[in-house]
Amino acid sequence: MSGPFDVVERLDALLEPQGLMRRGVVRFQPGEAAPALEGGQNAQAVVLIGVTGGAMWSAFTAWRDRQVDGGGSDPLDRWSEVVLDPIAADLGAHAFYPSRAPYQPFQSWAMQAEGLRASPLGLLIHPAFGLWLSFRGALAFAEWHADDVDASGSRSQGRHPCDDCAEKPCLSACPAGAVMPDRFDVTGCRIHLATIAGQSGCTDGGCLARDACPIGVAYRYPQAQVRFHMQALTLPGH
Ligand code: B12
Ligand code: SF4
Ligand code: SF4
Repeated sequence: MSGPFDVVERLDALLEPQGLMRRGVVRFQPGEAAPALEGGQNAQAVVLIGVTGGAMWSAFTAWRDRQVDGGGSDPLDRWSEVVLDPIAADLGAHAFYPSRAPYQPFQSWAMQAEGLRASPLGLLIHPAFGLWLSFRGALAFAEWHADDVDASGSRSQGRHPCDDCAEKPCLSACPAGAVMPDRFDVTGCRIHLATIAGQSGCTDGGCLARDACPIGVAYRYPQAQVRFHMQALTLPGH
């Protein structure tokens, strides 16, 4: 029978070849809103599975190139399930996915798990990875005994990076004025992305506001990965 540390070590070993990384753990107290598992039981904990930099991109594109249909209409979502469903089964967990409705509160979970906070772009910002952190899934466990495991290895204990950013270049970089100190205007962003200037600008090259942030630039996604995500934003239903 495997102990809690075995679960964490095994998870890391299974994620590493896929370029994915274990992020924080949310431990639910009795009475707290926790995701329901099969059989009606609530999860005791979820372990977030994340992406930074380009490590995941090569694993994903190698898989996509082998698919006769190119991975379908949402290849990254499908790849995430192909990778994480067997890992969940191996560990006796249930996998949740960020883009599968009903949406699970991934950002709220990350705020709790890693102490992250929102940037003016609405994206959570990490002190080391900056805005280059996203989630491919979360593994929910009916029982969790590994509270003393440093789940992320990088829990943010310090100040919010945006509080120490005097210049705040993200606020002036957006050609659509969509990034404001207290609000991100999703509609304004998407209207700009649909224009010719937006297509050849942000859609092709990446979000100028995200690129203006000085935190975590070493973890910027490779250009093909950036373009993939930006193009997905302009598709109907995304
Ligand atoms: C719907 C959705 C979108 C929509 C609408 C987004 C919006 N701004 O309203 C569209 C398609 C436009 C979109 C775009 C993008 N998204 Co999006 N999106 C989602 C999705 C699938 C659901 C969001 C949701 O409704 N959740 C339900 C609520 C209940 O969950 P929640 O976590 O509790 O939500 C809280 C937080 O969002 C928080 N919050 C949000 N903004 C702010 C701002 C402040 C100041 C504060 C304090 C809190 C706060 O308040 C909510 C209530 O508690 C999530 C995945 C997910 N399941 O969360 C990704 C997600 C939020 N998106 C993500 C990303 C990366 C993007 C893009 C950058 C994609 C890209 N091009 O690479 C763009 C950028 C848009 C932007 N700047 O906001 C990441 C964010 C990672 C991060 N570092 O935070 C997520 C988590 C997906 C992932 N796979 O990791 N997205
Ligand atoms: S540019 Fe400054 S204010 Fe904007 S997201 Fe980055 S750290 Fe935060
Ligand atoms: S993608 Fe372009 S329009 Fe949208 S927020 Fe970023 S800089 Fe602004």
